[in-house]
Amino acid sequence: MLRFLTAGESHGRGLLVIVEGLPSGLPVNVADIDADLSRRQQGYGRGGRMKIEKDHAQILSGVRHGQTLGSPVGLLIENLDWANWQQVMAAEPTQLPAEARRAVYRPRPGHADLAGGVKYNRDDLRDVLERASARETASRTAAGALCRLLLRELGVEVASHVIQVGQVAVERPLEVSWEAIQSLPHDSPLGCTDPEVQKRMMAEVDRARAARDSVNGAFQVVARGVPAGFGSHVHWDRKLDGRILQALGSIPAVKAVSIGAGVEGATLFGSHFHDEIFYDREGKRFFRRTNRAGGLEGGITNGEELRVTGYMKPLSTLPRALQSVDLRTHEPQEATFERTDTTAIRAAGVIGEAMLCVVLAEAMLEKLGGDSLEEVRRNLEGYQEQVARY
Ligand code: EPS
Repeated sequence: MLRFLTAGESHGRGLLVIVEGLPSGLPVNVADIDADLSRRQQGYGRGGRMKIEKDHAQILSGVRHGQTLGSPVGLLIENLDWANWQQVMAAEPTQLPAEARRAVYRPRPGHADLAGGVKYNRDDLRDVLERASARETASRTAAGALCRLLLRELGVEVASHVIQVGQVAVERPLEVSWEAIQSLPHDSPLGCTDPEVQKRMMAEVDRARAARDSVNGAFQVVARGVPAGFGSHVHWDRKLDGRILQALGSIPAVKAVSIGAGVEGATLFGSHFHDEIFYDREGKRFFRRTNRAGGLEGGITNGEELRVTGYMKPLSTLPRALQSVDLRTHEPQEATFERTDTTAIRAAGVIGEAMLCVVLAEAMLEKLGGDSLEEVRRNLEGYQEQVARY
């Protein structure tokens, strides 16, 4: 069973990741993890923090001479900003006054501040927001990068593109080709495949920034090369669509996730939605000419591309602060503001890729089993031979 755990606060010493259950013999190069970490930091509309951080994964365990050992892979990503927060975030007891501790008493609407403060019974909301910060997604990106290495060995590739920013949207995003998405440059401003639409998206970000506001949108994650038959129809918690929806829905600020033409499907007749089935005798495979199902039927992959869309609400830290209440006095006050990004939609797509990589790697290992990469590969080949005979 593949699983991963993360720990770390946004301005603490660093972020910890443990990925357990990867097979042995998987080639791992830190540069591959760092490439995803760097992509997550890019994007038009990000704020001052990303100028401070230069995320790099240090491998603490589980890899020797460039290959996994089958033991848990431990990673550390240091927070460079920690240098400026050592006293504020110290583990030791402190006598510092509230201001020097940078205590937060005015919760931001839409952030975890108030809900977390109530639940964990903390007076200083920094105790909540430090962990609720999207900084945590660097850990997920690193875990996803390891899973991506495994998927690549098994012939599966994952990429993402941004399909909406505020009022500006790509038309027919399901029809944007894999080649266009996969060849987006590392430093693409907003990860949109259409340069004209991307320009308008950037103008939308400028408009939000000028109004001291925030804006997000939607990203689509695509997986190519996933064989048919991963996930299961037999029980609710084994359905792969449900597991993907959970994984992407857990990304900060993501408020909705859809598979294929899921949302549009609610408006269509069945004959206009379902993807008709064909058989390719030479390739010995079933196929569809459309993919409104987004690669999943009955909670099982059907061999087509997986297409999943995440919808992200605007970031909740606003330079133009919204109305809130001071926890000490219960009097009306404006919410706290330190600094923020205007948009993080490109980063969200990269995090979406990471989460899809984790779920797919988990589903593939579950079905195929194997303690070494060689064994997993052999099991995949055996399964593929069986599918070709069907
Ligand atoms: C975040 C606020 C900003 C973002 C941060 C998420 O950080 P800071 O408060 O240090 O300016 O940059 O995102 C990251 C640090 C990151 O790595 O993505 C928040 O309040 O959630």
